[in-house]
Amino acid sequence: MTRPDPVRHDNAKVMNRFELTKRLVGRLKHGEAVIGGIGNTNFDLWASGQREQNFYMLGSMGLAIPIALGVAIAQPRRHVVALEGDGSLLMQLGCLTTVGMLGTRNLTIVVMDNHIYQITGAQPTATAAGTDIVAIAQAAGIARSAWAADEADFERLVDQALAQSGSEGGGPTLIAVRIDDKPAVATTERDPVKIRQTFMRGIAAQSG
Ligand SMILES: Cc1ncc(C[n+]2csc(CCOP(=O)(O)OP(=O)(O)O)c2C)c(N)n1
Repeated sequence: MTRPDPVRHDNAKVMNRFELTKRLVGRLKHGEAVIGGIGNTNFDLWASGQREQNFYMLGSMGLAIPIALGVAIAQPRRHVVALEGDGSLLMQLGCLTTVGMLGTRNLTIVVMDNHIYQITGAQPTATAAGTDIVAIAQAAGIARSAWAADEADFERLVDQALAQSGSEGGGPTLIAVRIDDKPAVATTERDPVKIRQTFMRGIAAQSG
């Protein structure tokens, strides 16, 4: 596999969110939790096959990473993945500094960067003007932050994060991917109570 060195936001391959989500979920073999951010990221997570360990965020931007961080802290033996859009992350950038400060070792963040707020009409985000999510994450203290060069590189980065989960000297991983503007392939069933109850069961947490 060739990996351009360095892989940057402006030379990473433009991939497809559903395709990458399927590849990610296909690599989860140990009950890993996945938190899908508002809209397209959780729609494509839903479409990739429903798992009890998936949580689908409905309604508020920027909460996939904070929720994933909470689950990762509560269950340090479980790996937790957050899937978030660039627009949503830009609304809640402070969460990266919290992740960097805590150094949570069982957390992977995947940022789906399509340069737009797609679901509300494709208004451009700051990444369209050059804002680099990986540079921000590194400066926030998440040293293991990288752009995926292509699909194979994405899988390699995911495998590395899963293999090093919780290990001494490990830390959180952020994988940023450039994606196209294809719509999500399905829509999440909008039943918040069911989503919550299913997830609580899936991660064997007490449902209050
Ligand atoms: C706090 C908040 N502000 C605004 C909205 C309206 N809104 C919902 S999704 C969205 C765009 C999300 O963009 P991004 O995270 O980049 O995902 P994409 O739609 O590109 O997949 C906006 C503006 C909202 N739901 N919550």
